[in-house]
Amino acid sequence: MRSLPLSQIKMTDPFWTRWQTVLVETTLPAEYDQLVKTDRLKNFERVAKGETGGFDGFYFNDSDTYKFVEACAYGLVARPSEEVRKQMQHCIDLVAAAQMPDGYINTYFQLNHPTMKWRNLNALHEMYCGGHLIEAGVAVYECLGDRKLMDVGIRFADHVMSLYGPDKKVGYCGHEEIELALIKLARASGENKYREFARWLVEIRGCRPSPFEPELQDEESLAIHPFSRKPKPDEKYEGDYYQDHLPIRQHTEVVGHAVRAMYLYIAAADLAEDPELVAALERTWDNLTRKRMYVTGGIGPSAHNEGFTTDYDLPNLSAYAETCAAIGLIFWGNALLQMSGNAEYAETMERALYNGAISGISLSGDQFFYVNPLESRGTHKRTPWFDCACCPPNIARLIGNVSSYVCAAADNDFYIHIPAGFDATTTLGGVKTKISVESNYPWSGKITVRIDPEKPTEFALHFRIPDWSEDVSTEVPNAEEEAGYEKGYAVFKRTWKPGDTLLVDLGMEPKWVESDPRVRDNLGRVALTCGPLIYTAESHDLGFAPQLFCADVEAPIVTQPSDVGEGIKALSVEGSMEVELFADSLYAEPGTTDIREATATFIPYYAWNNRGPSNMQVWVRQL
Ligand code: FUB
Ligand code: ZN
Repeated sequence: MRSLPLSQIKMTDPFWTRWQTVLVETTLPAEYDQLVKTDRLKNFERVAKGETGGFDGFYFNDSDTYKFVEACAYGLVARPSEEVRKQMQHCIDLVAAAQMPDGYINTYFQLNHPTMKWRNLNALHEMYCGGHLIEAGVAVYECLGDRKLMDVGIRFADHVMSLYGPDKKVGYCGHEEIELALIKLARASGENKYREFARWLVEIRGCRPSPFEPELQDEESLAIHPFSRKPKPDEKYEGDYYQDHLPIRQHTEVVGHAVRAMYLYIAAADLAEDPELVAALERTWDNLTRKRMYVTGGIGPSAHNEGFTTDYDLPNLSAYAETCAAIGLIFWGNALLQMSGNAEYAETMERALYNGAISGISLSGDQFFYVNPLESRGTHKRTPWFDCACCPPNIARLIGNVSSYVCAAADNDFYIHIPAGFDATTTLGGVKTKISVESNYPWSGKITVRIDPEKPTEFALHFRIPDWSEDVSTEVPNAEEEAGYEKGYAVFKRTWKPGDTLLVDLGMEPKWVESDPRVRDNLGRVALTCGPLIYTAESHDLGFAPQLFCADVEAPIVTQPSDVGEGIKALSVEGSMEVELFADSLYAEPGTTDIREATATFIPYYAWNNRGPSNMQVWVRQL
């Protein structure tokens, strides 16, 4: 199965149409301003003019421009905007003008270190930036039909392949990305050599000797990276930070930097054609989602390596859970879903999409989180940009491209992974067919699917039944066939006629969940959920810090509107709270604390911190 090209699908529900409108009207123009203000575009301009020196900022800043362009391409399909189109075009023209005749492009090296190219692959992101360039080029070509930027990407890819490969030097990037980009390039250009080169990059990684080992002794190139240091003489090279610890087929658990790991596994899932690689990906996925993932779909708890630690280590207050890592998890889930047809992957994709990824952007669309903790004591806040600004354009491209994750099609099958509202047109059973999902997801589990083929056609409609759903009912009016059930989907294989419908009620009700007790930070605590959404308690609604609250999980949960944003549903629950009465002593005998009845209103996690900093807690104590 494949996602539908964006030209064949349009989001229609209030949730995603609002996000896509905000994307084009606010997020993209705001990000463009930041690219200008922070000299990211100036770097391309200066290279094009033949200037040297003076690059300021992170050595991978070019990638922000590329991701911005990619997001524009998606956004413009959803919502035409002359302003955004011009901004995107300006970026494309600058990038094309900055490329060297041999295909090389990276303004950090071109301006500041023209003699140091390809000397420090482990740290300096040349292929990573090139990967984002390629992805942007493919997106502009596929969405808007303009191949100028893709041709820049092709020249870069050919340049890399003139240096590295099975019969050339062994080398790969410390930050995976180019692998998945090359796979997209192969598809868009029809040139399979890019896919085969991606396969080589994925498979060679982790073999010994690692190309990174000699690089780590190259003092001249280490000196131009802000964090690199030469290993001590007795220090054994491990490589797990950049998934260079083992060949991918031997992976059993997620290690190192979370975004890097996700990007590697996305490419690997696209390439997995044999049982050994599939098994490696399945067990690594299981390790991640069963032992190392937050309830929000956030991943990578540690700031130290921006990544993974050990099983069940999921601290809430100090959770790193980078926005980009949750986005990477969505991409990986989608790749495994398309490989296997197994709804388990859609389940996690949905969790990350509606919670730990979308939390990375403010409801207004112009303030961002890099780090997505599950608890705050009032100091965490959103900002318009970051020095290391990977997350803002990443969330922009996710929102622009969200229709790639809600459904997929094959010749005789249509899959609804996430029942968000959309209108799609594709060919099923050889007949052009329109599929419309009418829904107010994630606020309601009542869904109508309208099927409109040009003439009767036989195909299987697969509708995912989420793990959280209860008392599911499905009905195809006037039909006699029973639905089948396969890999987590209700399957309706029949001859569909123009005007047919499928009615689904997922039985969406608020409910509490608890954690495996091995997640020590959540012992005695519960989290409130409703459908795909994880809820959180914020002091703005409670009037007191949620850390003082204890929930009564037996009490009724009342749904009500929230003032945090239009259409957002809040959930009100009963419990108790400690009253902060200790006047002049820090400690006293048990029973001194006054405990009162209290009501707490929870809002969706993704919407927290939109009314200024607050105390916030997802995992609240249980009475
Ligand atoms: O290194 C490039 C990006 O910056 C990574 O993906 C993020 O984790 C941040 O380190
Ligand atoms: Zn990021």
